[in-house]
Amino acid sequence: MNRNSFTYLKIGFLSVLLVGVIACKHDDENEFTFNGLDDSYTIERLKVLSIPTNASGSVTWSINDSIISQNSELEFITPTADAYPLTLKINNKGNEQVFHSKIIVTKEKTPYSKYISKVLEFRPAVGQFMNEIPEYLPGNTAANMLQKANESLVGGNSTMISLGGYGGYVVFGFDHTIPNLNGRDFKVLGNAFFGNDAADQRSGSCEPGIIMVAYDRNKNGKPDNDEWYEIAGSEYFKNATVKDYSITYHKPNENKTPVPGTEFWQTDVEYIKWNDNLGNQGFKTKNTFHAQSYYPLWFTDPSYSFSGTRLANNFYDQNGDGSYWVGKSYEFGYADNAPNNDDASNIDISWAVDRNGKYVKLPGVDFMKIYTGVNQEAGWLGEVSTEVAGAYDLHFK
Ligand SMILES: [Ca+2]
Ligand SMILES: [Ca+2]
Ligand SMILES: [Ca+2]
Repeated sequence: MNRNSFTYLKIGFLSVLLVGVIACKHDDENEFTFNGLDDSYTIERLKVLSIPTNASGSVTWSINDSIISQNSELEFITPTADAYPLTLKINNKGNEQVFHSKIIVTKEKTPYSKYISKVLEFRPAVGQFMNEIPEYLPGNTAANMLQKANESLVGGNSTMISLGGYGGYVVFGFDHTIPNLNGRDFKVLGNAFFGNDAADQRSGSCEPGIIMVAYDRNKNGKPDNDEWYEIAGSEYFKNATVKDYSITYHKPNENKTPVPGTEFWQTDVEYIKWNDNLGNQGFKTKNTFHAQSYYPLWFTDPSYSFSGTRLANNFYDQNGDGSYWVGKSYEFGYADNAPNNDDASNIDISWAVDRNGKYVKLPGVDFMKIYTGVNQEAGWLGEVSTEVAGAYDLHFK
């Protein structure tokens, strides 16, 4: 066996809980009982094997002579079925213990898909494509619309759904853990393109969506609240980015008298009332190009809200006469922000941060949430709305 042919992963995750436990211990109590490794561990490829030791002192996990982790708990994932000889060294105040084992990685019994396997939630914001992509039919419920989102996004022949304006989101999962290997790990598909007449070559129809990722740490098959992390894209640390933004949309009376604007396309400039937690409020305009309701018709509540990170407006009126609006592509880390064949639509799991903006080391991700990251109306183009047309594991073979 040639060790260079191995593909394995260093996992650097030490749970917050464990840090807390160690911090509370006095030095003289700093002893542990570790009963040693099993003779071998068996795991399917692209699933995470967790081996906790609760050991203090310095811990080194190796495969042959390559160190793969120095954390108390090993989290191992690989795309390659094989047998991996495992060595664990625990050095506590100069006393070194060495344990040997083997990780047997098997190929899955039912072949995995590299694409989305399930859509768990679809909760769009208001927008000009609402009730059309996917299509709402009278009497449809939230469950019906979720089923339509599944039909659109699952598998390799996926088609597009629109998330509407700021905050609208979709949550989906995969049938395996997308491993966090070197470099970028997955792609989110959208309908972004660069404009032929855009003065800035990387501007056009770019409608950035924030990407959240979840690793199913407790392996219950669901993304739990404490398992979500935001992908810190190129704008994350900038002052123009608003954290903890929230917005509320109010259900319009579709039969009210419209208030036309000064532009020919402005059918009703007082169509859908919104307000945010920064004290801003206004109306979303109905335009002549889309006559259907812009409020999700399967929502019965008189208003609904979203919260998250809000990116600075990225659309601008290039000629100053309202004729040509273009959206600037942000550098990296967003959905529907660059063409599907552009490297900027590929995402590195290592960009994930916790709620305090600290990078976290995830072994991989099982779930993603995408939400529209901008609250802007770009003239006659309408609101900036992220579209999602699928996603896939870039490492999968
Ligand atoms: Ca990576
Ligand atoms: Ca979970
Ligand atoms: Ca789009």
